[in-house]
Amino acid sequence: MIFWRAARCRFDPMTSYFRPLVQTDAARPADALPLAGTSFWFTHAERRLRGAVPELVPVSEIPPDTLEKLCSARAPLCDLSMKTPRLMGVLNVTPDSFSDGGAFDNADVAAVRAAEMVAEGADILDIGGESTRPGADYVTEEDEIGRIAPVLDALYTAGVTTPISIDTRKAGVAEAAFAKGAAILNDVSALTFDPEMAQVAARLGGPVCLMHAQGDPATMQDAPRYDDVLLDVFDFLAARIDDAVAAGVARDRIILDPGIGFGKTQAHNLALLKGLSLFHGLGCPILLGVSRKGFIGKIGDEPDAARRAPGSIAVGLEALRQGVQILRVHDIKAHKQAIALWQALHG
Ligand code: HH2
Repeated sequence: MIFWRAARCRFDPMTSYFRPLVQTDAARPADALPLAGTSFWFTHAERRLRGAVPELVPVSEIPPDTLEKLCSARAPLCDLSMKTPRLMGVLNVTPDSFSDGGAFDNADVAAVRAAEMVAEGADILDIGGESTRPGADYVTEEDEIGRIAPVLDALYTAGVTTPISIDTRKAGVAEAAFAKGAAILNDVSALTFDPEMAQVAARLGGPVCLMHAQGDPATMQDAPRYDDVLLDVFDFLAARIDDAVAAGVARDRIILDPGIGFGKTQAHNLALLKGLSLFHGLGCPILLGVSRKGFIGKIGDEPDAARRAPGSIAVGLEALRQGVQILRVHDIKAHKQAIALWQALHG
């Protein structure tokens, strides 16, 4: 049994953090700067310092290295341009996922759902063989491979060419999935769970999603605590980028995710969602997974996870407005329609 390793994270109390105030209007001032190489722009940022009142500052007060990360275009991932919103379709091959547990834990049924998501407009398929919901049971590497391998075989047989992401914390599962055609690694432990994972991620060579989580799924919702959740998650992800790059993962293959619901209260989730644009200062594409999660059910008063598409879309569109590049969602068709309308208004 491998244990979740504590990730190194050092906070400098004197560090300034810059959250760009993202605008999408076609009318823009001459001094506006592009956000991540897109048509979204900003002229000001909120400067935050731990323990101090946030200040509004013009771009001229943002240090050049941060400005470069905020403005530079992101490299395409698996030939997908990061200048347009991308949908990652969730396929949980598990008996116990919070959102759709048991619905797709048969390879043939999963393959049918995958084909359906592709037809509905999914840009990426994210296949997982272990639930990471709060309190979920540990799944051995062998069992996890046993769940995902037949699905990958079925997708190969069906001729699916959409890039496949493997949602796993285990190096052996990542290797097995890549051997069967997966192209992206989505690790909710940001390479901290399995000591082999960073080396394996570097060797496999595909894009790697580093997600923030506080604690192990078994205990992560037991009173999570932060000094300042937005800044703590930022520092965590900055440190995880450094470690991944040191292990040989190319920086332009890294995707970042603040990990909504992973060791977070509703207040933590909302603070992260309101401040999402801060993460552009790390210079990587941002992925967000809010689809059907508990806080949407609580705020939206919908106990049934499968009926939370409206709330999931509302949060997803706000994330896109802040320049998030990839949404990880269950309800592809509904999101696709909402995004088409949103793009018609913001494009
Ligand atoms: N959320 C879940 C699983 N994997 N990966 C990333 N990058 N970001 C997320 O927010 C994220 C994730 C949990 O959602 P789900 O897969 O629907 O449920 P379960 O973990 O119960 O299978």
